[in-house]
Amino acid sequence: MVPVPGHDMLSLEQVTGRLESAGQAHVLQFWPELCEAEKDVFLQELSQLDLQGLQDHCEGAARAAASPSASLDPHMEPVPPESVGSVRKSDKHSLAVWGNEGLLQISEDRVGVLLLAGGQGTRLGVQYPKGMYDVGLPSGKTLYQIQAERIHKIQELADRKHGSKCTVPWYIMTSEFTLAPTEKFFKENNYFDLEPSNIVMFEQRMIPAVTFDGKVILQGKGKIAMAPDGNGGLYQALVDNKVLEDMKKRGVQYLHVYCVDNILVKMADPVFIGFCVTKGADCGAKVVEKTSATEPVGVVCRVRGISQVVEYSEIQPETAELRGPGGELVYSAGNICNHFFTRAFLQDVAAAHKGQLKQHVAFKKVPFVDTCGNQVKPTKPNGIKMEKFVFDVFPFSRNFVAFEVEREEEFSPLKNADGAASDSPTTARNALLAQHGRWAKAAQATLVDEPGNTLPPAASASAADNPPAQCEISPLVSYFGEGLEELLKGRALPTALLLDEKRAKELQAQ
Ligand code: UD2
Repeated sequence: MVPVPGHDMLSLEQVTGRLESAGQAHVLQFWPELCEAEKDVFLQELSQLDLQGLQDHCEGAARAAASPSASLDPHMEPVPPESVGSVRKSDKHSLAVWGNEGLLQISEDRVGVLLLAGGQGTRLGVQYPKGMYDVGLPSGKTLYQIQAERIHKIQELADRKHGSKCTVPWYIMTSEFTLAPTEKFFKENNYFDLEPSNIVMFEQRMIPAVTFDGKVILQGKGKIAMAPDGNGGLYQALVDNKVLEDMKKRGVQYLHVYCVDNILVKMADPVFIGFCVTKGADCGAKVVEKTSATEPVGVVCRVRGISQVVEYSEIQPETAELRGPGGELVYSAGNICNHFFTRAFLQDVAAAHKGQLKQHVAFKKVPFVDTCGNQVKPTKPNGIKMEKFVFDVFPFSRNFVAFEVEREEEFSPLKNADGAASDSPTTARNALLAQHGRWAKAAQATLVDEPGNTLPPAASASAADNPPAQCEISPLVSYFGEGLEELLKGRALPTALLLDEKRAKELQAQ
Protein backbone atom coordinates (compact mmCIF):
# COMPACT_ATOMS: atom_id res chain seq x y z
CA MET A 1 0.00 0.00 0.00
CA VAL A 2 2.43 2.63 1.17
CA PRO A 3 4.53 4.54 0.16
CA VAL A 4 4.22 3.96 -3.53
CA PRO A 5 7.33 5.19 -5.28
CA GLY A 6 6.85 7.53 -8.18
CA HIS A 7 3.62 9.18 -7.01
CA ASP A 8 3.33 12.83 -7.98
CA MET A 9 3.31 15.51 -5.32
CA LEU A 10 -0.28 16.40 -4.41
CA SER A 11 -1.58 19.77 -3.29
CA LEU A 12 -2.72 20.33 0.29
CA GLU A 13 -6.34 20.47 -0.94
CA GLN A 14 -6.02 17.15 -2.72
CA VAL A 15 -4.47 15.47 0.32
CA THR A 16 -7.07 16.99 2.65
CA GLY A 17 -9.90 15.73 0.49
CA ARG A 18 -8.47 12.24 0.27
CA LEU A 19 -7.73 12.00 3.97
CA GLU A 20 -11.27 13.16 4.76
CA SER A 21 -12.79 10.55 2.52
CA ALA A 22 -10.58 7.91 4.13
CA GLY A 23 -11.84 9.01 7.57
CA GLN A 24 -8.35 10.23 8.52
CA ALA A 25 -8.75 14.01 8.61
CA HIS A 26 -7.02 14.16 12.02
CA VAL A 27 -3.70 13.52 10.28
CA LEU A 28 -3.57 17.22 9.39
CA GLN A 29 -4.68 18.55 12.78
CA PHE A 30 -1.30 20.17 13.48
CA TRP A 31 -0.75 21.44 9.95
CA PRO A 32 -0.95 25.14 10.88
CA GLU A 33 1.79 24.64 13.49
CA LEU A 34 4.32 23.19 11.05
CA CYS A 35 7.03 25.35 9.51
CA GLU A 36 7.31 25.53 5.73
CA ALA A 37 10.06 22.90 5.54
CA GLU A 38 8.06 20.48 7.71
CA LYS A 39 4.98 21.08 5.58
CA ASP A 40 6.93 20.20 2.45
CA VAL A 41 8.26 16.95 3.89
CA PHE A 42 4.86 15.95 5.29
CA LEU A 43 3.03 16.74 2.09
CA GLN A 44 5.52 14.68 0.19
CA GLU A 45 5.03 11.77 2.59
CA LEU A 46 1.26 12.03 2.33
CA SER A 47 1.38 12.32 -1.45
CA GLN A 48 3.09 8.96 -1.58
CA LEU A 49 0.39 7.22 0.42
CA ASP A 50 -2.05 5.17 -1.50
CA LEU A 51 -5.03 6.72 0.23
CA GLN A 52 -7.58 4.18 -0.98
CA GLY A 53 -5.27 1.50 0.33
CA LEU A 54 -4.97 3.49 3.55
CA GLN A 55 -8.70 3.36 4.19
CA ASP A 56 -8.80 -0.40 3.59
CA HIS A 57 -5.77 -0.85 5.80
CA CYS A 58 -7.23 1.16 8.70
CA GLU A 59 -10.60 -0.53 8.50
CA GLY A 60 -8.98 -3.94 8.25
CA ALA A 61 -6.75 -3.26 11.26
CA ALA A 62 -9.68 -2.07 13.36
CA ARG A 63 -11.74 -5.13 12.37
CA ALA A 64 -8.84 -7.45 13.14
CA ALA A 65 -8.34 -5.84 16.54
CA ALA A 66 -12.02 -6.13 17.37
CA SER A 67 -12.32 -9.78 16.38
CA PRO A 68 -9.03 -11.62 16.34
CA SER A 69 -8.87 -14.32 13.71
CA ALA A 70 -9.86 -17.79 14.80
CA SER A 71 -7.10 -19.91 16.23
CA LEU A 72 -5.60 -22.46 13.87
CA ASP A 73 -4.92 -24.90 16.66
CA PRO A 74 -7.93 -27.18 16.14
CA HIS A 75 -6.76 -27.80 12.59
CA MET A 76 -3.10 -28.36 13.35
CA GLU A 77 -1.27 -31.64 13.12
CA PRO A 78 2.44 -32.33 13.26
CA VAL A 79 4.38 -32.95 10.07
CA PRO A 80 4.91 -36.71 9.86
CA PRO A 81 8.54 -37.42 10.80
CA GLU A 82 9.12 -39.42 7.62
CA SER A 83 8.39 -36.36 5.51
CA VAL A 84 11.05 -34.26 7.23
CA GLY A 85 14.60 -34.55 5.90
CA SER A 86 17.20 -34.56 8.62
CA VAL A 87 20.91 -34.03 8.96
CA ARG A 88 20.92 -36.13 12.12
CA LYS A 89 19.04 -39.07 10.68
CA SER A 90 20.66 -39.15 7.24
CA ASP A 91 23.68 -41.26 6.43
CA LYS A 92 26.97 -39.70 5.38
CA HIS A 93 26.46 -40.72 1.78
CA SER A 94 23.14 -38.88 1.40
CA LEU A 95 24.58 -35.78 3.03
CA ALA A 96 27.53 -35.90 0.66
CA VAL A 97 25.24 -36.33 -2.36
CA TRP A 98 23.14 -33.32 -1.32
CA GLY A 99 26.23 -31.24 -0.51
CA ASN A 100 27.72 -32.02 -3.91
CA GLU A 101 24.49 -31.18 -5.68
CA GLY A 102 24.34 -27.86 -3.82
CA LEU A 103 27.94 -26.99 -4.68
CA LEU A 104 27.30 -27.85 -8.31
CA GLN A 105 24.31 -25.49 -8.44
CA ILE A 106 26.36 -22.78 -6.74
CA SER A 107 29.27 -23.28 -9.15
CA GLU A 108 26.88 -22.77 -12.06
CA ASP A 109 25.64 -19.42 -10.67
CA ARG A 110 22.18 -20.77 -9.98
CA VAL A 111 22.06 -19.91 -6.28
CA GLY A 112 21.51 -16.56 -4.58
CA VAL A 113 21.08 -15.63 -0.95
CA LEU A 114 18.55 -13.15 0.35
CA LEU A 115 18.89 -11.50 3.71
CA LEU A 116 15.81 -10.21 5.51
CA ALA A 117 17.15 -7.10 7.20
CA GLY A 118 14.25 -4.71 7.38
CA GLY A 119 13.35 -5.35 11.02
CA GLN A 120 13.80 -2.74 13.71
CA GLY A 121 15.57 -4.95 16.25
CA THR A 122 13.38 -3.55 19.01
CA ARG A 123 14.14 -6.34 21.49
CA LEU A 124 17.90 -5.92 21.13
CA GLY A 125 17.44 -2.21 21.72
CA VAL A 126 20.04 -0.80 19.35
CA GLN A 127 19.43 2.18 17.11
CA TYR A 128 21.27 0.74 14.11
CA PRO A 129 20.63 -2.31 11.92
CA LYS A 130 21.18 -5.60 13.73
CA GLY A 131 23.62 -6.80 11.09
CA MET A 132 26.04 -4.10 12.27
CA TYR A 133 26.10 -5.62 15.74
CA ASP A 134 29.39 -6.90 17.13
CA VAL A 135 28.68 -9.66 19.67
CA GLY A 136 32.20 -9.40 21.13
CA LEU A 137 34.08 -12.10 19.24
CA PRO A 138 37.89 -11.97 19.46
CA SER A 139 37.90 -10.64 15.86
CA GLY A 140 35.29 -7.96 16.60
CA LYS A 141 33.41 -8.96 13.46
CA THR A 142 29.86 -7.88 12.94
CA LEU A 143 27.06 -10.18 11.77
CA TYR A 144 27.20 -8.60 8.30
CA GLN A 145 30.94 -9.28 8.03
CA ILE A 146 30.56 -12.92 9.11
CA GLN A 147 27.86 -13.39 6.48
CA ALA A 148 29.90 -11.70 3.76
CA GLU A 149 32.85 -13.93 4.53
CA ARG A 150 30.69 -17.04 4.34
CA ILE A 151 29.63 -15.96 0.86
CA HIS A 152 33.28 -15.59 -0.12
CA LYS A 153 34.06 -19.01 1.19
CA ILE A 154 31.15 -20.87 -0.34
CA GLN A 155 31.99 -19.36 -3.74
CA GLU A 156 35.57 -20.49 -3.27
CA LEU A 157 34.54 -24.03 -2.27
CA ALA A 158 32.27 -24.33 -5.31
CA ASP A 159 34.97 -22.89 -7.57
CA ARG A 160 37.57 -25.26 -6.24
CA LYS A 161 35.38 -28.31 -6.68
CA HIS A 162 34.13 -27.45 -10.14
CA GLY A 163 36.90 -25.29 -11.57
CA SER A 164 34.52 -22.40 -12.03
CA LYS A 165 34.47 -18.72 -11.12
CA CYS A 166 31.05 -18.43 -9.64
CA THR A 167 29.01 -15.72 -7.95
CA VAL A 168 26.44 -16.01 -5.20
CA PRO A 169 24.58 -12.70 -5.40
CA TRP A 170 23.55 -11.26 -2.08
CA TYR A 171 20.10 -9.69 -2.05
CA ILE A 172 19.42 -7.63 1.05
CA MET A 173 15.92 -6.50 1.92
CA THR A 174 16.03 -3.39 4.05
CA SER A 175 13.42 -0.92 5.21
CA GLU A 176 13.26 2.84 5.63
CA PHE A 177 14.98 2.31 8.99
CA THR A 178 17.82 0.13 7.80
CA LEU A 179 18.61 1.00 4.17
CA ALA A 180 20.76 4.12 4.58
CA PRO A 181 22.87 2.87 7.52
CA THR A 182 23.32 -0.53 5.90
CA GLU A 183 24.44 1.02 2.62
CA LYS A 184 26.82 3.32 4.46
CA PHE A 185 28.23 0.48 6.54
CA PHE A 186 28.87 -1.70 3.50
CA LYS A 187 30.53 1.16 1.69
CA GLU A 188 32.74 2.04 4.66
CA ASN A 189 33.79 -1.60 4.85
CA ASN A 190 34.53 -1.80 1.15
CA TYR A 191 31.64 -4.28 0.73
CA PHE A 192 33.74 -6.78 2.67
CA ASP A 193 35.70 -7.36 -0.52
CA LEU A 194 32.68 -8.67 -2.36
CA GLU A 195 31.93 -7.23 -5.79
CA PRO A 196 29.47 -4.36 -5.06
CA SER A 197 27.43 -5.15 -8.18
CA ASN A 198 26.67 -8.56 -6.67
CA ILE A 199 25.12 -7.00 -3.58
CA VAL A 200 21.60 -5.83 -4.31
CA MET A 201 19.95 -3.81 -1.56
CA PHE A 202 16.30 -2.96 -1.83
CA GLU A 203 13.60 -1.58 0.38
CA GLN A 204 10.37 -3.10 1.61
CA ARG A 205 7.25 -1.02 2.04
CA MET A 206 6.15 0.69 5.21
CA ILE A 207 2.62 0.86 6.54
CA PRO A 208 1.03 3.11 9.14
CA ALA A 209 0.36 2.02 12.69
CA VAL A 210 -3.30 2.41 13.54
CA THR A 211 -5.29 2.89 16.76
CA PHE A 212 -7.74 0.21 17.83
CA ASP A 213 -10.53 2.21 16.24
CA GLY A 214 -8.78 2.48 12.91
CA LYS A 215 -7.14 5.92 13.04
CA VAL A 216 -3.64 6.44 11.71
CA ILE A 217 -1.29 7.26 14.59
CA LEU A 218 0.67 10.49 14.43
CA GLN A 219 4.17 9.99 15.73
CA GLY A 220 4.92 13.69 15.42
CA LYS A 221 2.89 16.72 14.42
CA GLY A 222 3.99 16.24 10.86
CA LYS A 223 4.82 12.53 10.85
CA ILE A 224 2.76 9.38 10.62
CA ALA A 225 3.93 6.38 12.69
CA MET A 226 5.09 3.93 10.05
CA ALA A 227 6.53 0.45 10.37
CA PRO A 228 7.86 -2.08 7.88
CA ASP A 229 5.15 -4.43 6.64
CA GLY A 230 6.72 -7.56 8.11
CA ASN A 231 9.22 -9.93 6.54
CA GLY A 232 6.42 -11.23 4.31
CA GLY A 233 6.62 -7.79 2.69
CA LEU A 234 9.41 -9.51 0.77
CA TYR A 235 7.11 -10.64 -2.03
CA GLN A 236 5.82 -7.14 -2.77
CA ALA A 237 9.32 -5.75 -2.43
CA LEU A 238 10.65 -8.29 -4.95
CA VAL A 239 8.18 -6.88 -7.46
CA ASP A 240 8.59 -3.20 -6.53
CA ASN A 241 12.34 -3.46 -6.95
CA LYS A 242 12.47 -5.82 -9.93
CA VAL A 243 14.52 -8.30 -7.96
CA LEU A 244 13.07 -11.30 -9.76
CA GLU A 245 14.16 -9.78 -13.05
CA ASP A 246 17.63 -9.35 -11.61
CA MET A 247 17.67 -13.00 -10.55
CA LYS A 248 16.55 -14.04 -14.01
CA LYS A 249 19.22 -11.95 -15.68
CA ARG A 250 21.87 -13.61 -13.57
CA GLY A 251 20.43 -17.09 -14.10
CA VAL A 252 19.66 -17.55 -10.39
CA GLN A 253 17.14 -20.35 -9.97
CA TYR A 254 17.32 -21.01 -6.24
CA LEU A 255 17.23 -18.59 -3.37
CA HIS A 256 18.24 -19.14 0.21
CA VAL A 257 16.34 -16.63 2.35
CA TYR A 258 17.45 -16.08 5.94
CA CYS A 259 17.14 -13.68 8.83
CA VAL A 260 19.87 -11.34 9.94
CA ASP A 261 20.42 -12.38 13.50
CA ASN A 262 21.44 -16.03 13.42
CA ILE A 263 25.19 -16.00 13.97
CA LEU A 264 25.50 -19.62 12.81
CA VAL A 265 23.59 -19.19 9.55
CA LYS A 266 25.01 -21.25 6.71
CA MET A 267 24.71 -18.99 3.73
CA ALA A 268 23.68 -20.89 0.61
CA ASP A 269 24.17 -24.10 2.59
CA PRO A 270 24.98 -26.63 -0.16
CA VAL A 271 23.47 -29.53 1.80
CA PHE A 272 20.13 -27.76 2.22
CA ILE A 273 20.11 -26.46 -1.35
CA GLY A 274 21.08 -29.90 -2.65
CA PHE A 275 18.41 -31.59 -0.51
CA CYS A 276 15.69 -29.26 -1.81
CA VAL A 277 16.83 -29.53 -5.43
CA THR A 278 17.09 -33.33 -5.27
CA LYS A 279 13.60 -33.58 -3.82
CA GLY A 280 12.23 -31.32 -6.55
CA ALA A 281 10.99 -28.87 -3.91
CA ASP A 282 9.79 -25.40 -4.84
CA CYS A 283 9.84 -24.27 -1.25
CA GLY A 284 11.67 -25.49 1.85
CA ALA A 285 12.34 -24.63 5.47
CA LYS A 286 15.06 -25.59 7.88
CA VAL A 287 13.86 -26.59 11.30
CA VAL A 288 15.48 -27.42 14.62
CA GLU A 289 13.99 -29.34 17.49
CA LYS A 290 12.47 -26.82 19.87
CA THR A 291 14.18 -26.51 23.25
CA SER A 292 10.95 -25.82 25.10
CA ALA A 293 7.29 -25.26 24.42
CA THR A 294 7.73 -21.52 24.85
CA GLU A 295 10.77 -20.99 22.64
CA PRO A 296 9.94 -18.03 20.35
CA VAL A 297 10.10 -19.85 17.03
CA GLY A 298 7.21 -20.77 14.76
CA VAL A 299 6.39 -24.45 14.29
CA VAL A 300 6.34 -26.16 10.93
CA CYS A 301 3.19 -28.26 10.90
CA ARG A 302 0.14 -29.00 8.81
CA VAL A 303 -3.02 -26.98 9.02
CA ARG A 304 -6.01 -28.66 7.40
CA GLY A 305 -3.51 -31.00 5.80
CA ILE A 306 -1.36 -28.26 4.27
CA SER A 307 2.21 -27.56 5.37
CA GLN A 308 2.79 -24.18 6.89
CA VAL A 309 4.25 -22.40 9.91
CA VAL A 310 2.18 -21.39 12.91
CA GLU A 311 4.03 -18.53 14.56
CA TYR A 312 4.96 -18.63 18.25
CA SER A 313 2.79 -15.59 18.91
CA GLU A 314 -0.27 -17.34 17.47
CA ILE A 315 -0.12 -20.91 18.76
CA GLN A 316 -2.11 -21.52 21.95
CA PRO A 317 0.13 -22.37 24.93
CA GLU A 318 -1.73 -25.63 25.54
CA THR A 319 -1.07 -26.73 21.95
CA ALA A 320 2.59 -25.77 22.19
CA GLU A 321 2.80 -27.83 25.40
CA LEU A 322 1.30 -31.00 23.91
CA ARG A 323 3.59 -33.96 24.41
CA GLY A 324 3.91 -37.40 22.88
CA PRO A 325 4.25 -40.69 24.74
CA GLY A 326 7.99 -40.20 25.36
CA GLY A 327 7.45 -36.70 26.77
CA GLU A 328 8.65 -35.07 23.54
CA LEU A 329 6.88 -32.00 22.19
CA VAL A 330 4.29 -32.87 19.56
CA TYR A 331 5.03 -29.58 17.77
CA SER A 332 8.78 -29.67 17.94
CA ALA A 333 9.77 -28.62 14.40
CA GLY A 334 11.00 -25.11 15.17
CA ASN A 335 11.20 -22.71 12.24
CA ILE A 336 14.58 -20.94 12.11
CA CYS A 337 13.77 -18.52 9.30
CA ASN A 338 15.96 -20.28 6.75
CA HIS A 339 13.99 -20.84 3.60
CA PHE A 340 14.55 -22.22 0.14
CA PHE A 341 12.59 -20.99 -2.85
CA THR A 342 12.84 -21.61 -6.54
CA ARG A 343 12.63 -18.50 -8.68
CA ALA A 344 9.71 -20.07 -10.49
CA PHE A 345 7.82 -20.36 -7.20
CA LEU A 346 8.59 -16.75 -6.30
CA GLN A 347 7.37 -15.63 -9.71
CA ASP A 348 4.18 -17.56 -9.14
CA VAL A 349 3.73 -15.93 -5.71
CA ALA A 350 4.43 -12.50 -7.18
CA ALA A 351 1.93 -13.01 -9.98
CA ALA A 352 -0.87 -14.77 -8.18
CA HIS A 353 -0.58 -14.92 -4.41
CA LYS A 354 1.16 -11.96 -2.85
CA GLY A 355 -2.14 -10.17 -2.33
CA GLN A 356 -3.54 -13.20 -0.50
CA LEU A 357 -0.97 -13.24 2.27
CA LYS A 358 -2.46 -13.21 5.71
CA GLN A 359 -2.20 -9.99 7.71
CA HIS A 360 -1.04 -10.70 11.23
CA VAL A 361 -2.04 -8.29 13.94
CA ALA A 362 0.45 -7.13 16.53
CA PHE A 363 -0.59 -4.91 19.42
CA LYS A 364 2.26 -2.49 20.09
CA LYS A 365 3.19 0.52 22.18
CA VAL A 366 3.43 3.22 19.55
CA PRO A 367 4.75 6.65 20.65
CA PHE A 368 2.32 9.37 19.54
CA VAL A 369 1.31 13.03 19.87
CA ASP A 370 -1.93 13.54 21.76
CA THR A 371 -4.59 15.98 20.67
CA CYS A 372 -2.88 18.77 22.62
CA GLY A 373 0.35 18.13 20.73
CA ASN A 374 2.19 16.46 23.63
CA GLN A 375 4.60 13.64 22.87
CA VAL A 376 3.42 10.48 24.66
CA LYS A 377 5.30 7.22 25.24
CA PRO A 378 2.56 4.72 26.03
CA THR A 379 3.07 2.17 28.78
CA LYS A 380 0.59 -0.29 27.33
CA PRO A 381 -0.26 -1.20 23.75
CA ASN A 382 -2.18 1.55 22.02
CA GLY A 383 -1.74 0.63 18.40
CA ILE A 384 -1.94 -2.08 15.81
CA LYS A 385 0.80 -2.97 13.41
CA MET A 386 -0.15 -5.28 10.60
CA GLU A 387 2.56 -7.62 9.44
CA LYS A 388 2.99 -10.25 6.79
CA PHE A 389 5.16 -13.28 7.47
CA VAL A 390 7.70 -14.64 5.02
CA PHE A 391 6.58 -18.24 5.54
CA ASP A 392 2.94 -17.58 4.73
CA VAL A 393 3.61 -18.51 1.12
CA PHE A 394 4.26 -22.14 2.05
CA PRO A 395 0.63 -23.18 1.49
CA PHE A 396 0.98 -22.10 -2.16
CA SER A 397 3.82 -24.54 -2.67
CA ARG A 398 3.38 -27.64 -4.81
CA ASN A 399 6.20 -29.47 -3.11
CA PHE A 400 7.20 -28.16 0.29
CA VAL A 401 10.00 -29.85 2.22
CA ALA A 402 11.25 -29.41 5.76
CA PHE A 403 14.83 -30.16 6.66
CA GLU A 404 15.90 -30.67 10.24
CA VAL A 405 19.36 -29.43 11.19
CA GLU A 406 21.36 -29.50 14.37
CA ARG A 407 20.80 -26.52 16.58
CA GLU A 408 24.34 -26.28 17.87
CA GLU A 409 25.64 -26.15 14.31
CA GLU A 410 23.08 -23.86 12.76
CA PHE A 411 20.96 -21.78 15.09
CA SER A 412 21.81 -19.18 17.66
CA PRO A 413 19.82 -16.02 17.07
CA LEU A 414 20.55 -12.61 18.51
CA LYS A 415 17.24 -11.24 19.69
CA ASN A 416 17.70 -9.80 23.19
CA ALA A 417 20.11 -7.52 24.97
CA ASP A 418 22.66 -9.05 27.33
CA GLY A 419 21.17 -10.04 30.62
CA ALA A 420 18.45 -12.10 28.97
CA ALA A 421 18.64 -15.85 29.54
CA SER A 422 18.61 -16.69 25.86
CA ASP A 423 19.29 -15.33 22.38
CA SER A 424 21.62 -12.58 23.60
CA PRO A 425 25.04 -11.34 22.40
CA THR A 426 26.67 -13.63 24.96
CA THR A 427 24.78 -16.75 23.91
CA ALA A 428 25.41 -15.99 20.22
CA ARG A 429 29.12 -15.43 20.81
CA ASN A 430 29.43 -18.57 22.92
CA ALA A 431 27.56 -20.64 20.36
CA LEU A 432 30.03 -19.65 17.65
CA LEU A 433 33.10 -20.12 19.86
CA ALA A 434 31.83 -23.51 21.03
CA GLN A 435 31.27 -24.59 17.44
CA HIS A 436 34.76 -23.52 16.42
CA GLY A 437 36.21 -25.29 19.46
CA ARG A 438 34.48 -28.48 18.28
CA TRP A 439 35.88 -27.99 14.79
CA ALA A 440 39.40 -27.57 16.20
CA LYS A 441 38.99 -30.73 18.28
CA ALA A 442 37.65 -32.66 15.29
CA ALA A 443 40.77 -31.51 13.41
CA GLN A 444 42.77 -33.09 16.25
CA ALA A 445 44.08 -29.89 17.78
CA THR A 446 44.30 -29.24 21.48
CA LEU A 447 43.31 -25.86 22.81
CA VAL A 448 45.27 -24.74 25.84
CA ASP A 449 44.95 -21.86 28.28
CA GLU A 450 47.78 -19.51 29.24
CA PRO A 451 49.40 -21.83 31.80
CA GLY A 452 49.21 -24.60 29.20
CA ASN A 453 46.26 -26.59 30.56
CA THR A 454 44.13 -28.41 28.02
CA LEU A 455 40.73 -26.78 27.64
CA PRO A 456 37.55 -28.78 27.23
CA PRO A 457 36.29 -28.47 23.64
CA ALA A 458 32.96 -26.85 24.25
CA ALA A 459 30.90 -25.63 27.11
CA SER A 460 27.21 -25.09 26.83
CA ALA A 461 26.65 -22.25 24.42
CA SER A 462 24.31 -20.50 26.79
CA ALA A 463 26.52 -20.71 29.85
CA ALA A 464 27.65 -17.12 30.31
CA ASP A 465 29.51 -18.05 33.50
CA ASN A 466 31.30 -20.96 31.84
CA PRO A 467 32.22 -19.74 28.37
CA PRO A 468 33.78 -22.06 25.83
CA ALA A 469 37.44 -21.80 24.88
CA GLN A 470 38.15 -18.64 22.92
CA CYS A 471 38.64 -20.19 19.52
CA GLU A 472 37.39 -18.28 16.53
CA ILE A 473 37.92 -19.49 13.00
CA SER A 474 37.38 -17.02 10.19
CA PRO A 475 34.82 -18.10 7.59
CA LEU A 476 37.53 -17.20 5.08
CA VAL A 477 39.48 -20.16 6.48
CA SER A 478 36.65 -22.63 6.95
CA TYR A 479 32.93 -22.61 6.18
CA PHE A 480 31.76 -25.64 8.14
CA GLY A 481 34.90 -27.05 9.67
CA GLU A 482 36.39 -28.31 6.42
CA GLY A 483 40.10 -28.04 5.67
CA LEU A 484 41.22 -27.61 9.26
CA GLU A 485 42.99 -30.90 9.80
CA GLU A 486 45.91 -29.98 7.55
CA LEU A 487 46.38 -26.79 9.57
CA LEU A 488 45.70 -27.94 13.09
CA LYS A 489 46.27 -31.67 13.45
CA GLY A 490 48.42 -32.58 16.45
CA ARG A 491 48.99 -28.99 17.51
CA ALA A 492 48.56 -27.53 20.98
CA LEU A 493 47.18 -24.08 20.31
CA PRO A 494 47.12 -21.35 22.93
CA THR A 495 43.86 -19.48 23.35
CA ALA A 496 42.53 -16.99 22.62
CA LEU A 497 42.99 -18.40 19.13
CA LEU A 498 41.94 -16.32 16.20
CA LEU A 499 42.45 -18.43 13.13
CA ASP A 500 42.26 -15.95 10.29
CA GLU A 501 43.84 -16.20 6.86
CA LYS A 502 47.15 -14.74 8.09
CA ARG A 503 47.43 -17.18 10.99
CA ALA A 504 46.43 -20.04 8.70
CA LYS A 505 49.30 -19.15 6.35
CA GLU A 506 51.73 -19.04 9.29
CA LEU A 507 50.59 -22.46 10.46
CA GLN A 508 50.90 -23.83 6.96
CA ALA A 509 54.46 -22.53 6.73
CA GLN A 510 55.53 -24.08 10.06
C1 UD2 B 1 11.32 -15.14 13.25
C2 UD2 B 1 10.35 -16.17 12.68
C3 UD2 B 1 10.14 -17.24 13.74
C4 UD2 B 1 11.47 -17.90 14.03
C5 UD2 B 1 12.47 -16.86 14.50
C6 UD2 B 1 13.85 -17.48 14.62
C7 UD2 B 1 8.97 -14.94 11.11
C8 UD2 B 1 7.71 -14.20 10.89
N1 UD2 B 1 9.13 -15.45 12.34
O1 UD2 B 1 10.69 -14.61 14.40
O2 UD2 B 1 9.20 -18.22 13.32
O3 UD2 B 1 11.93 -18.55 12.88
O4 UD2 B 1 12.57 -15.75 13.55
O5 UD2 B 1 14.81 -16.55 14.91
O6 UD2 B 1 9.77 -15.09 10.21
N2 UD2 B 1 12.28 -8.46 9.10
C9 UD2 B 1 12.22 -7.73 7.95
N3 UD2 B 1 11.16 -6.88 7.80
C10 UD2 B 1 10.19 -6.74 8.74
C11 UD2 B 1 10.28 -7.50 9.91
C12 UD2 B 1 11.35 -8.37 10.07
O7 UD2 B 1 13.08 -7.83 7.08
O8 UD2 B 1 9.26 -5.96 8.51
C13 UD2 B 1 13.41 -9.40 9.25
C14 UD2 B 1 14.27 -9.09 10.46
O9 UD2 B 1 15.23 -8.09 10.15
C15 UD2 B 1 14.87 -10.45 10.75
C16 UD2 B 1 13.78 -11.43 10.29
O10 UD2 B 1 12.91 -10.71 9.44
O11 UD2 B 1 16.02 -10.68 9.98
C17 UD2 B 1 13.00 -12.03 11.45
O12 UD2 B 1 12.37 -10.98 12.12
P1 UD2 B 1 12.20 -10.97 13.71
O13 UD2 B 1 13.52 -11.06 14.36
O14 UD2 B 1 11.30 -9.90 14.08
O15 UD2 B 1 11.44 -12.36 13.85
P2 UD2 B 1 11.12 -13.24 15.13
O16 UD2 B 1 12.32 -13.47 15.94
O17 UD2 B 1 9.93 -12.71 15.81
